[in-house]
Amino acid sequence: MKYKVMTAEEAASLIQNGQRIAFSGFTPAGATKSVPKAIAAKAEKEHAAGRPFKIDVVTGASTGDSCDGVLARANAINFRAPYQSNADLRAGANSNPNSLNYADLHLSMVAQYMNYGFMGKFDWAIVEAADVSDDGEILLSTSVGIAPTGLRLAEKVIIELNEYHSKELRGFHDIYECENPPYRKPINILGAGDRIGTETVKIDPKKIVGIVMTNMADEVKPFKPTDPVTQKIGENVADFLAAELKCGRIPKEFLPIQSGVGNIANAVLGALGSNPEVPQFSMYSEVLQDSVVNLIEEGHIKYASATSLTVTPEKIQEIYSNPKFFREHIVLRPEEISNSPEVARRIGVISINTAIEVDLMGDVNSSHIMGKNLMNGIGGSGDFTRAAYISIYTCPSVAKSGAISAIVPLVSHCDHTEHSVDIVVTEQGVADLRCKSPMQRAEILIEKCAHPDYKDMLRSYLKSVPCGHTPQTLAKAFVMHEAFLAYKDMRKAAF
Ligand code: 0RQ
Repeated sequence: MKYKVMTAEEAASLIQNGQRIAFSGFTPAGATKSVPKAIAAKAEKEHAAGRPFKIDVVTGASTGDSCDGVLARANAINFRAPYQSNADLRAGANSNPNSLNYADLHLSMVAQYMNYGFMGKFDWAIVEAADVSDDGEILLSTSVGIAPTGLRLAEKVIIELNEYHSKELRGFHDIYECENPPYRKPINILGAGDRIGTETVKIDPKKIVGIVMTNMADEVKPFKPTDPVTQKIGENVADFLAAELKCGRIPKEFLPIQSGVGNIANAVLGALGSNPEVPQFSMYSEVLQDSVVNLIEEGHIKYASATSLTVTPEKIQEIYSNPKFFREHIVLRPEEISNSPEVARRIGVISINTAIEVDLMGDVNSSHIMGKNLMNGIGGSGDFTRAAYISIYTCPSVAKSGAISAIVPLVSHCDHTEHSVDIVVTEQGVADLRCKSPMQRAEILIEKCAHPDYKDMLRSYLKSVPCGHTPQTLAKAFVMHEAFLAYKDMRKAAF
């Protein structure tokens, strides 16, 4: 290899206070695992010596603890976008938001914000790869995210060459970047399996300052076993889609599915696979989790398009042991393509994402607790929701052992408005909000989705609403949230 091989500490010594870095990673998949730790150690040393040291961190989405966690704990992050799911980063963004500036962005828009110059100049791209050639051809590992854009725009590049990942990953990726307007062309994808780009990212090899050798699995945690609530939510989604298919509102060929991350998403996909009335389908999604690998093997999923293979070490080894088979079924794209609203609208994606709370009009909060504390972020949910053929939100009807209702009079933070949300599914049932007035939506949500403990309370709220087009009484809209803040239980709310 013609590049300089260096230690993570040597790489970190090159990073200066105030620099902006594009890191690879979308969820823990394909995230850098070694250089960020060394940067965090450098930050701690600099702070101990009384010198400032913070960097701007832009990635595809969340990363693993070896990136977001270590940097947050070292107080080394000035700016972070576009999504995170790390407890320490979350704590920093919530307790010290002027010091850790977190911006929650639609994932499809990150690469274009970078390209348009909205994020300023990128000093570095630090990217995990499965292979790199002497002429600057980079084979990314288990995610694409914003890595191609970061590699192209950044002044200098450090590669973490991770020997854990198989070089058989060649052929899984489809790298295509959009031109900036007014020269942008249509993204020529008509189906989830279509390929329009290259297998690798090609950059000027002179930009590659160093290679750090690693050998580490992605930090993807195994899923909690499906519980009765997530199981029921999954079955409700599958039954709803099967019924739509039966009555012809979904074509007989079925339509591509997008599904978010987490235990509910995993349970929903499992339920889709085991529902005999749901035919073989494709995924046009951002994340592929373990359940998708099983469904591909079982023949339920034909093509799975995403920007990350967020699978456990066990599953990635399964893929590496049969690369020819999986290469025919999996395509990994940059997130501006995997999450492109243009493509999602054209090919008719059915989006399934997770809500924290839903209000009586159908507005969805996916990102904040009690109106102010960040949970994770919106991720790609908005990219798909607004463009979807049918947009679905799922959540348990209650959180914190029943002390919080997910159905509330008014969301305490709004990520997706009533105009974009078609279907809400809890373990209680399915609320079909399509083409309904705000008052009709409120009644359906209470009857179909609210937990029995909260139905009467929500009905009382509705009765208290004076005339008007939407079910809102400003003075009472947050009585349930206030009851939780005062008594740790929304059931103590009185209308
Ligand atoms: O907290 O673990 O402390 O009990 O939120 O909730 O039910 O385990 O579900 O892991 O799927 O997370 C929306 C956060 C759900 C996630 C969210 C508490 C609850 C629990 C987790 P505990 P669950 P999940 C994909 C596309 C972003 C939007 C999206 C998420 C914890 O799915 O971040 O789908 N989605 N994007 O107790 C207080 C409420 C609550 C609540 C749940 N109303 N009030 N706490 N919780 N509802 C992402 C990407 O694009 C990468």
